[in-house]
Amino acid sequence: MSTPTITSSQQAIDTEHQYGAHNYHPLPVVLNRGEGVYLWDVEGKRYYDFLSAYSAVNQGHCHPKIVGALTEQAQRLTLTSRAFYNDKLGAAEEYICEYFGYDKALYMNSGAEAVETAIKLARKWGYMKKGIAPNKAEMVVVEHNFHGRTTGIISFSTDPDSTKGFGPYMPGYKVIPYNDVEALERTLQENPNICGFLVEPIQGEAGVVVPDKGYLAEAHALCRQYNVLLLADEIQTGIGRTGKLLASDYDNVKADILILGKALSGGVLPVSCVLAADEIMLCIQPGEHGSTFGGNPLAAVVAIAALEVVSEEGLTENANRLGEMFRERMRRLITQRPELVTLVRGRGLLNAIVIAPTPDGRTAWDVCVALKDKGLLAKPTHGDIIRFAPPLVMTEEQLHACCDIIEEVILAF
Ligand code: IF1
Repeated sequence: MSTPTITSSQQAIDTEHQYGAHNYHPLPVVLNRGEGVYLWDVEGKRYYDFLSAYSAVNQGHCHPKIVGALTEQAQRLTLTSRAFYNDKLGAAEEYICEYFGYDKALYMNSGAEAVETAIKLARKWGYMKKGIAPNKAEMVVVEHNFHGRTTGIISFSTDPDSTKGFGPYMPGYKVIPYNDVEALERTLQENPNICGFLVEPIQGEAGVVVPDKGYLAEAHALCRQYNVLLLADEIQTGIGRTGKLLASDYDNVKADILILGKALSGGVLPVSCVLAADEIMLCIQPGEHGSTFGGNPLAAVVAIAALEVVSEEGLTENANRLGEMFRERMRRLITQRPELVTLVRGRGLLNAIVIAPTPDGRTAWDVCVALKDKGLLAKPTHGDIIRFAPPLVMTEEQLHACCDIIEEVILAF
C-alpha cells in the first residue's frame, strides 16, 4: 500500500471528504507549512494566521526552541506510562507550579481531559473535605460555556450544536447566566451540595465575551463564602493570550483549580494541565485517575520550553500592547462601516468583531473567505462573529499589515 501524496489543495480536500469524518466545515485552504505568524498552503501562498489554532500557537508556528526540545527528547524517550517514573515529569511539574504559584500539577493531554480532571477533583474534594453526601456533588456552570466535547462536558453545554443527539446527559450541573453575580449567589445559597464553579474568565467560543471588571473577583469571594471551589478554564485565555499571564489576573483572582491546555505546548503536541493546592490535589489518590500519555516525557519538555518562550520573549506584554492597537484599528471600521461591523471586543490578542448580514445575505463566513483570498486566515463562530487571535509573537508592523488587509476587505465588502 503506497502512502498517498497530496500535490494540490483540491486533492487534499477531496481526499478528506472521501475518507474523513465530516465533523468540521473548514475554510477552503490546505496548509502544509507554518513558521511564526505565517502559514503556507500547498500551492505556496503565504497567509497571516489570525486564529493560532484557537490560541494553541501563542508562541508562533514551529517555534525553534519548542521544536528543538521536542526533537531532542523524541530521540531519547517519548513515553513510559505512569506505571514507572521518568526523568522529565518532575521537572515539568515543579516548573509549572512555580510559574503559576500552585502546590501540585496533574498533566493530561487534551483540554477536555483537563476539564474532566478538574471536575473529578472538585467532586472528590466536595466529598472528602466539604462533606457532601456520596454522589450528591453539583457544579455551577454558565450559559454559552465551552469546555470541550466529551459526553460529560457537553452535558452542561447550552449550545444545541454541541449537545443535540448526544444524550443522555450527565446530571449534577446548575447553569446560570454568565457575568451575573446575583444569580451565582442565589444558586450557592439554595444548593448546599455545590463543590465548584467552573467558568472561563473570558468566554472564547461564545464570541470573546468579556465580563464586567470585578465579576471574577466577586464570584471567587462568593465561592469562598459558601465553601465552593473556583475552577478557571484558562485553556484558551491563559498563557499570555489576553495581555496578562492569565485572564484571571485582570481581577487578581487565583483560582482554586487552574485548567491549562492549548498553548501549553505551543501547538506541537497535545498537553494540558490542572493545578491546585495540596489540600485539593491530594484528594485524588494513587490509581484513581490518569491516562496513558498524561505526563509523558515528551510533553513534559515541550511544556517547559513553551512556557519559557512566553517569559523570555515577553509575549504577554506584546499581546497587551498589540491588542490595544488592534482594537483601535477595528473601532475605526465601526465608524467607516457601522451597518456591517457592529461590535469589537476583547483583551490582549483575543478579540472578535461582530458582522451584520448584508442585504444580499452575505455573512461573517464570506468575510473570512475574502480575508483568505487577501492572505489572512480567521474563522467565524456562531454565524456573525469573527475571532481574531494571531500568535503573540506578532510584530507591530505585521499587526498593521493585517489590519490593512481586514480594513481593505471590510471597506470593499
Ligand atoms: C473544537 C471551540 C474554541 C476551549 C476551552 C476547553 C477546551 C477548549 C475554553 C477543550 C477548546 C477548541 C476546540 C475546537 C475549537 C476550539 C474552540 F470553538 F470549539 F470552542 F477555541 F473556542 N476549554 N476549544 O476553548 O480543549 O479538548 O479541544 O483540547 O472542538 O472545534 P480541547
